[in-house]
Amino acid sequence: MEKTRRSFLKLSAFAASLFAFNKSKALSIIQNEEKGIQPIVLSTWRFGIQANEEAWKILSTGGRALDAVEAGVKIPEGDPKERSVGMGGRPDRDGRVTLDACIMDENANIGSVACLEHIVHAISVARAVMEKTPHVMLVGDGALQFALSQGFKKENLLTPESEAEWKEWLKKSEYKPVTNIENHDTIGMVALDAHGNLSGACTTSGMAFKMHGRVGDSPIIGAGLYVDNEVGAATATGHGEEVIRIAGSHLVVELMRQGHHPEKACKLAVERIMKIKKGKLNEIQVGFIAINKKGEHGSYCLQKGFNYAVYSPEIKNQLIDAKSII
Ligand code: SD4
Repeated sequence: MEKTRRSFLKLSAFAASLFAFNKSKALSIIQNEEKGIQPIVLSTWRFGIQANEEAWKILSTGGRALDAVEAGVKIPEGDPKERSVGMGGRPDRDGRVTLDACIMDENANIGSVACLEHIVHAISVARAVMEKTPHVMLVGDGALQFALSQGFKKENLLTPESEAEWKEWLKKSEYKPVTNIENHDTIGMVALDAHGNLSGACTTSGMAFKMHGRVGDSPIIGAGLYVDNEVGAATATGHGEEVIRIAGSHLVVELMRQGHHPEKACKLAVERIMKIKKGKLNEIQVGFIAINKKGEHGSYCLQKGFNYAVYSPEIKNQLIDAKSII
C-alpha cells in the first residue's frame, strides 16, 4: 500500500489542486487511490509506446479513459511512417487505403467506421458516430460523407512508399499476410482511468492488399474491441477473420467475468482459435491484450513475435513480449 501511495504522489497532488475547482472529481480520484485503483493503459505493438505516452498525459492528470485512448491511437494514425494505421497505411488490391476503427466507453457507448477512405483520424470519426448520430456504425462512402459533414479534412492517405510497395505487390498479386508487424498491424488500446472507468479504441488500415471492401475485426465491437466497465476491457490484433470467428474481445472480457486473470483469459481465447482451426494455423497470428477492473493486465498470442506496451505509475511505459502458444 505504501508503494502504491508513493507512486500516486503525482496524481494526489493533481487531485489536491483540482479540489478547489471540481470537488467531486477530486474526491473520486482520492477515493479510488485509497482503494488502490491506479490508472493504466496498454496498447498493441511497438508503436504503443508513443501512443501510451500521449494517453498518459490525460490519465496522469485525472482525465477520462475515453479521451486518453482516442488521443493515444491518433499518434500512429497521424504518422506516415507507421504503415498499418491511418496516413500511410498499406492499401487494398486496388491501391485504396481503407480504414477500420471503433471506440467504446465506460457506459457501453459505441461508435465505429469501416472501409473509410481519405480521413486520417478514423478513430475520431468513430467517436463522432458514437456521440453525434443515432447509429453505431457507418461504412464506406456514408462514413466519408459523415466525416466531411463534421469538418474532417479529405486527404490522400496513400504515401509514395505505400504506393511503391503496392505496385511491387501487383507484379505477383499474391495475398499472403505475414505473421507479425511486417505487413499488417493495428493499434488497439485499453485504459483504466483514475476514476476507475474503462474505455478502449482500435484503429487500422487492415490487412495489406485485402480485397476492396474487406472489413476486419478492428471496427467490430465484440471482435476487435470490447469494454465492460464492471469487468474489464480487451482488444485484438492479427488476422481479423479469426478474431471475428470467436467474437474475440468479447470472449476475453467474458472469461475475465468468470474470474480469469487477463492473461489467462487471453490465452483461453487464443486456444479457442487453435481448436477451431484444428491445427491448420499456417501463417495465422492473433494476439489479445486485456485489463480488468483492478488494473491487472495480460496478453497472449498464437505465434511468437507479438508485443504490447504498458504504462502505469509502476511500469513506466515498457514493451512486453506476449507469451505465445506456438
Ligand atoms: C485486420 N486485425 O484488419 C486487423 C489487422 C491486424 O495485425 O491487426 N493485423 O484483420
